[in-house]
Order: sequence, then structure tokens, then C-alpha cells
Amino acid sequence: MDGAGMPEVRSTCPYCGVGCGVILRPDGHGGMDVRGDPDHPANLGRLCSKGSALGETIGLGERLLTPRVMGQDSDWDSALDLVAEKFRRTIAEHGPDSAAFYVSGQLLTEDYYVANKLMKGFIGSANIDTNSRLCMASTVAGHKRAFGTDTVPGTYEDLELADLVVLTGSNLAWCHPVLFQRIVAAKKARPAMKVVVIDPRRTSSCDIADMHIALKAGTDVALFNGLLASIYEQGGTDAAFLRNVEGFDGALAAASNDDPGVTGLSEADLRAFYKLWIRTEKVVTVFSQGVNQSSSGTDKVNAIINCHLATGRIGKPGCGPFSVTGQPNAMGGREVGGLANMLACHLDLENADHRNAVHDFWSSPTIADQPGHKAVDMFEAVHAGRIKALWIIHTNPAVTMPDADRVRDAIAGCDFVVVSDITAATDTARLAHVVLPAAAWGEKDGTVTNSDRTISRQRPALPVPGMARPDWEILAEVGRRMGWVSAFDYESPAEIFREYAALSGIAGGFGKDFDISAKAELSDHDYAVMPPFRWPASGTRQGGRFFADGAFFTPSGMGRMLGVSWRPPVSRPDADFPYRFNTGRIRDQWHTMTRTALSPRLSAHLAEPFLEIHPEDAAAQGIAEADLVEVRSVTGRSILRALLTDRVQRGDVFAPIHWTGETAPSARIDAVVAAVTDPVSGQPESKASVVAVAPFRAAWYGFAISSDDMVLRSDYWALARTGTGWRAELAGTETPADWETEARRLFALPDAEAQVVVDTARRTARIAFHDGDRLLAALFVSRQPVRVMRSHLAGLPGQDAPHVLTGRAPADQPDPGPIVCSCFNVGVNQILEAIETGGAISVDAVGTALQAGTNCGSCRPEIAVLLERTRAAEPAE
Ligand SMILES: Nc1nc2c(c(=O)[nH]1)N[C@H]1C(S)=C(S)[C@@H](COP(=O)(O)OP(=O)(O)OC[C@H]3O[C@@H](n4cnc5c(=O)[nH]c(N)nc54)[C@H](O)[C@@H]3O)O[C@H]1N2
Ligand SMILES: Nc1nc2c(c(=O)[nH]1)N[C@H]1C(S)=C(S)[C@@H](COP(=O)(O)OP(=O)(O)OC[C@H]3O[C@@H](n4cnc5c(=O)[nH]c(N)nc54)[C@H](O)[C@@H]3O)O[C@H]1N2
Ligand code: SF4
Ligand SMILES: [Mo]
Repeated sequence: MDGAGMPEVRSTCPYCGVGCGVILRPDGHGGMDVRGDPDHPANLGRLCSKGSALGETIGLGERLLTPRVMGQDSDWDSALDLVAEKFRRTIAEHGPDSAAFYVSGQLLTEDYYVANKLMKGFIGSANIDTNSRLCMASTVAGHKRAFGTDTVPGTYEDLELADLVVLTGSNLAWCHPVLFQRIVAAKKARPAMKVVVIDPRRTSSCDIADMHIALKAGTDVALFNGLLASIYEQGGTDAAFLRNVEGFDGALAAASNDDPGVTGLSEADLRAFYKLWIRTEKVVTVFSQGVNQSSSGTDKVNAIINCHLATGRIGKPGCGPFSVTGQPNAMGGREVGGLANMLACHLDLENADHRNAVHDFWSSPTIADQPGHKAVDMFEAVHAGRIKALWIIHTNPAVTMPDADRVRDAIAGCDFVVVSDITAATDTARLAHVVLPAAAWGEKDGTVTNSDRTISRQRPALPVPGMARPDWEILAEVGRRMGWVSAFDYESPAEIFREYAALSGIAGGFGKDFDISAKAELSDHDYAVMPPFRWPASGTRQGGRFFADGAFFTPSGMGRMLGVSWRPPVSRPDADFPYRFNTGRIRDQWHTMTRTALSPRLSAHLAEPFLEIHPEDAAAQGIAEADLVEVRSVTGRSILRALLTDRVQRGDVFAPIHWTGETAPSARIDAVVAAVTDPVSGQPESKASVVAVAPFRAAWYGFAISSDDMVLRSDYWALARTGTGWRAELAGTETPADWETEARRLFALPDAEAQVVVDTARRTARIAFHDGDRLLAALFVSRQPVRVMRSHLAGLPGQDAPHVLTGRAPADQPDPGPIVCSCFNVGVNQILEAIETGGAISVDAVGTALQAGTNCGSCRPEIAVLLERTRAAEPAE
């Protein structure tokens, strides 16, 4: 209890698949304090910048609080009747496969279970797929090929127990920051522990790397095949373990035929990596989207697993291949059968015995017997008009699907589209006929499974606002209104969880590993207080690791090595599209930013979409630092800010995925990404499209700050929230005739008192609007990218700011520079000052001086880079 008498609630962070436990303390006025749960096994009290800022993202300003039908507020009965009626009529007229659900690895398990049951058992189609297709599908397929089941063998402790952690296609420092911090701490305690990063790009994760393997994009299969061949040559195989593994000869033959030279790495680098891997018994190979999101994603996964099977380094403390999941419940979705080619509880859609068992268990009128459309094909079927009723839940495909403009057109052209979201202000919701208000994190109740099979509770700490309802309840309502009253007669998530746990017992009876039937009889109270536990949880087996005993879930019971051969990414660079387009994440934003962008702190880290490009490539294209550039592919275009850096290789460019029609409409980068998929998993190749890059011919650049909303219409704009309002980057190809008129329109301030400085010769303009002494808004325009102190200016709206038009901080208030530490709002300039004049020589010393990096630790790699940079700049003595 706190002073105000509000009880504390233990819950789970809604962002990444680390699945950190949080303790929530509501303040009784809609806000709450969030801290790491010291008793949760995933994080032991730690949180990253996003978890720490959760309290700033729960406001109701952007929330959808009523159902909306055709753009008008409605009520639940009308909206739900309409949804049920439209789905029923579509199915009656065009068959079950004319309906589809596109759902999300961020749904709670209970939500997911109901969606899957409704589609596969009652509507009778398997047209339910999920954004996990864009995320984990290659791992699912790779696990099933190797283990006969989609199971992560190890646990988080293995990352600490390992003597070598290999991060491949994973920027753990930014994407799973608490796991990264656990590795950092383990390495500090045991300096002999080694970390290798395999990534074409030098990322923040390289900060702790003993070796950075900057391979050419898409060559992981050749790299790991080379490793397998070396393991064999150097006698590193585990003969005893291999007695329980089939396919060794084929895998070795394929591996030996591959040329690791295609990785672009030197012989010496390859040898050093292979030697380290082979000589270190306790190796964990962590992999994520640099592996999965590839047209050879499944083969990459198996090439990695092959090396672990050959050496028996699996399921033992400190050993194993380790797929880290992206979304908070990507694992739960896989367990529940959320993908179009799965049933439920690891049961197989294509196995008649499994189908019959589920059919009986659900007492359903039917059961889907053919796999449904995988995400990319699903939106193609929508585009072609074969899918006529589509329900999109907890995901934003108009932004995040490859060939996103085509997906947007497909949704816009669909006969009937329902979107369940917490806000109507998304690119996808704007296209829907019906938008349903979902209860959000902090209000919802259910379970999620993290990357190491730990199932934790999300618990509500806040009342559900307005008319919002939890996703499971909305789905169950529609199920009942479609006529299946008793099957969807749920009253609570506990009831759904019990049913699901009971079904997993049937799966266990078929010999499946996903069995949590020990939880099938939980009382409501037991469910309410259920502590985190790792599956399986059956009468015979609790938690633990898998496969060290050589028992697998393939038909033969043996592990399987696969013969896989390297193939290049499908799109090849050529004269028209010479650059390889890599995409990914930044530290402080979550996907399409509907929640993280509500936090000014998180928005301060990187406030604008950008393109990392090598300085020599930039020079060749006539691109200078901070210019806007146009990135073009066969499918679409984006405008992004150039960030010149040798973090990317020549020929590669990188852009973050987060900006949308709401935040930077010309920077939706999936418009540029081709819809190429892995033939086994159907996962899109989101990291290897080919593009042309050229300067964007801006006639003017602008930077704007405002305490109120802006009316943004220029060719380029990117908007971010600040502590005092908004900031925006702007640019256009045509210069307005009169900047004051333009600024009044931009800020919707027709009558405010203006301060105007225009230099027609230099084509600059600076305009500020005041209400008395209080600054309302200001616009800075220049022929070149605007050079002003952005972090300083962002804090001025609402203040008495007489010198705003200088664009600079007064001498007694130095500009903090771009924010590095979002917990304590510490900028680059402050950190450099502490290093250069304050004599701070370590990350800890910077922390002592400024607090930076002392809370969540997410910025410690960036502080280390600043230290490194200043060290490198020092003259040699
Ligand atoms: N801050 C933040 N954290 C997140 C998320 C977020 O939105 N924001 N999203 C969550 C989700 S859903 C996911 S799936 C995870 C993703 O987590 P990660 O997979 O770690 O993140 P990405 O940035 O997508 O990609 C990782 C790296 O793959 C590299 N890469 C590209 N091509 C190749 C290649 O051919 N081979 C190799 N070896 N590497 C390559 C990229 O350069 C990039 O650095 O993050 C989760 N965590
Ligand atoms: N080029 C490129 N594209 C990518 C990727 C990449 O690396 N490169 N990564 C891919 C990956 S790994 C992923 S996981 C996807 C992620 O892509 P998406 O899933 O499309 O992105 P999100 O922003 O997470 O969308 C979640 C939506 O759910 C809403 N929401 C939040 N809480 C709730 C709730 O409780 N209930 C409901 N009903 N809605 C809610 C949010 O407001 C938001 O609109 O992007 C994929 N796309
Ligand atoms: S690492 Fe950060 S984003 Fe991921 S679950 Fe933990 S606090 Fe949340
Ligand atoms: Mo993901």
C-alpha cells in the first residue's frame, strides 16, 4: 500500500519478449509509478528505458473510448451486432475462407485462445495469422524441423552461465535491454566470458563484444555452415549425443560445399571465430530478426541449431541455441496456435487425430483442416477480393507489412474491416469500417509467455476507461452473437486459462511438450495470485531445460540436423537499386509508436526517422550530413534524414521501422520493403530489399516547436512530443510566398502576436508567436538543414522565452544536446563535458557525475561510445 492507500499490483511489461516483472503503484488520479519487480525471474528488479517510462504512456488523451462505426461514435450492441452479422453473411455467401483475422503477438494468451477457437473451430477456417509471421515464423519452422516441436531449449540463466554468448542478427542492447544488462553484469563478474556480435552493422550491442563479425547481409547460413565443417574437421563433434541425432552426414555434406568466403570476412576472422566457438564448451547462440526476417530465415535457424546439435551443446546449463522473442506474448501465441498453420497447444492442424481431439474438446460445429493464409498471402487475398471480411486486432499492418502501400490499399478496398485498438489514430484504424475500443495494458488481465517459456500474469492496476473492453471479451461477444453462445460464454480470463490448460493436457497425451495441465483446476483466486512459472507444468514435468537428454519430438524421437545451403537474398543490388536496405529498431520506441511516442522522455532519444549511410556512399550520391534523402524501391519511397556513419558497411543503408502516417507520413519504410518471403516459413525478408538513395531536393528546411497541435502539410514532416508540447522537422520542395502567413497556418494562430526575422538574401526565416511573455510557438526556416539547439528549444513553449529567435541557449544554460539518458534527461553535450572537462573516464564515473546510465542502464552502451570517441580524438602522447 502507498500513502494514498492504493494497493501495489504485480504485472508484466507489455513491450519486449524479455517479459520483465513490474510493480505498479497507481496514484489514484489515473497515473502510476512503475518499478522493476525484484522477485520476477526475468529481470530481478531491472527495467529498461521503455519499461521505466510506462507510467508516461497510460494517459487517455489519444485513447479510443467508444466503438466507432463508419467514422461515427456508436454503442457496443450496434457495433457488435454489425460485426457478427457481416461475418455471418460473408461466410454464408462466400464460405469460411472469405473471412480472416490478423492478430498479434502482443495479445494476451486468453485473447489469443478465444480468437483462435472462434476462427478455427467455429467459423471453420484457418485464416487467422499474426504479426508473429513477420517476427518469429522462421524460428518456429526451424525449431519444428530440428526438434519436432517449437520449443526454446534453454533459460535466461544460460546467458549468464555461458563462457561465450554469440548474438547473431540481434541488437540485444536496444531490443532486449534487460537481457543485455544481465550479460553485461555476468561479464563484469567473470571477465573471461566472451561476447561475439554477428551483424552487418556495428550496433550498440557491439559495445561489450570481444569480436564483431560484420558479415555481408544474408550470409549467416554460409558462416554457420563453415562453423559446422570446422567443428567436424577439428574433432569437435559429440559422438554420444549424435547417437540421438539424425541427418548429420547430409548436413555436413551441405555445409562443406558452402563457401564461407561469401560472408566477406577475412580467413583470419573466420578462423578466430570458429576457434573460439569450438574451444568453448558453454556457448549460447542468441538469434533474432537478422536471422528470422530473411528469405532463408528457416535455413539460418537450422544452420545455427546444426552446430549446437553436432556438439551436444543444447539444453545444458550455459549452452544452446536461443531465439529471443520480440513481442511480449509471441511465445504464448505460438503455444495457443495463433499461426495459420498451427492448431492449439502445439497440436498440428494437418494431423487428423489432433484435429478430432480439439474438435471434440471444443464441441465445435467444425474444425479447419487446411492451413490458412500466411500474413503476406492473406493481404494478397484481401487485395484480390477473396477475403471480404477482415478483423485486425492489436497490430498495425498498414505500416508494418512489407509493400505497405499495397497492404494499405488492400485494407482500404476490403468490403468489411474491423480494427480493435486502444486508439483510432493509427494508419490501419483509419481505414476500418468498425473500430472497437480495447482495454489497454495496465487495465487488462491475463497471461503472457516470455522468451524462456516463463508464463507471467498481466494484472490490472487501473480501471478500464470509457466503454473500452478487453480483447477476449470483445471476441467472445462476437462469437456469441454469431450463434455459439455456450462455447463463448466466458466470464473471466481465469475461465479461459483453465480451458486452455485442460486442452494442453490433451496435447500432453499426444506426447506434446507444451503441457500446463497442472493449472487446469486453478481457482479464480489461484489464478489471481499465480506467480511466474516456466512451462511445462504437467503432472510429470515442471519447467527446466529441453533436449540435453537426447529426447526430441520428431517422429523418430531423434534430433534432426538439416542439410542447408547458402542462397543470397532474393533481391539483388543492381545499377538502378544499388543499396541493400536493412531495417530495425531504436532503443526508445516500440514499433508504430502508439504508446512510446506518448512519452516525451522516450521521444527525446531519436526524434526523427533517419537513414544510416556510409560517408563514402553519401559522398558518391552528393548527400551531406543531415540532408533529407529519398529512398526508392520498386514498391515505394520514403524520405529520411541522412545520418552519415561507418556503422554501416559501404553498399548497405539502415532505417528504423517506427514512423507512420501519424508521425512522419513520408517515412513509412515498409512502403519500400518488397514482399519477398522465406519459402518454408512465409516470413518476409524485411532486412534485405534493394533501394536507390538520392538527395531529396528540398527548397527549404524547417524546425518548429509549439505548445499546441500543428497543422502539418509540408512534403516532409516528422512530429515528436516534448515535455512542453511538440517539435517537428519540416521540409518542402516549394517555398511559400510569405513565411509569416505560412507559420500562422502551421500553428493555427491567426491573430497571435508575432516576432519575425526574415533574411530574403539568405532565404532564412525565424518567427515566434507569444501570448504576452509566454511563448506559444516558433518556426525556424533555412535553405539548408536548420541549425538550432533543438533540445533547448523543445523546452521553451509555455515559458517566458524572449531570446527564442536566436535558436541558441543563453550562455548560462548550456544546450544539453540530443538526449542519451532518457531516465534523467541527460544529453550528449553534458556527457561530453563531464568526460572532457570533468575528467570522467568510465561509464560509472559519468553516472556519478550526472546520474546518466544509473537507472535502467539502457544508455550505458551509448555513453561508452562517447567515451571511446573522446579517447580516440585525444592526441597521442
Ligand atoms: N526498443 C525496441 N525493442 C524491441 C522492439 C521495438 O520495437 N523497440 N520490438 C521487439 C520485437 S517485436 C522484436 S521482433 C525484437 C527484434 O529485435 P532484434 O532482432 O534485435 O532487432 P532488429 O533491430 O530488428 O534487428 C537486429 C539486427 O539484425 C541485423 N541484421 C540485418 N540483416 C542481417 C543479416 O543478414 N545477418 C545478421 N546476422 N544480422 C542482420 C540488423 O543490422 C540489426 O542490428 O525487438 C523487440 N524489442
Ligand atoms: N521493415 C520491417 N518491417 C517490420 C519489422 C522489421 O524489422 N522491419 N519487424 C516486424 C516485426 S518483428 C513485428 S513484431 C511487427 C510489429 O508491427 P505491429 O504489430 O503492426 O506494430 P505495433 O505498433 O506493435 O502495433 C500494435 C497495435 O496494437 C495497438 N494496441 C496496443 N495495446 C492494445 C490492446 O491491448 N488491444 C488492442 N486490440 N490493441 C492494442 C497499438 O495501438 C497498435 O496500433 O513489425 C514487423 N515489420
Ligand atoms: S527489457 Fe524493457 S521493454 Fe523488455 S520487458 Fe523488460 S522493461 Fe519491458
Ligand atoms: Mo517482432
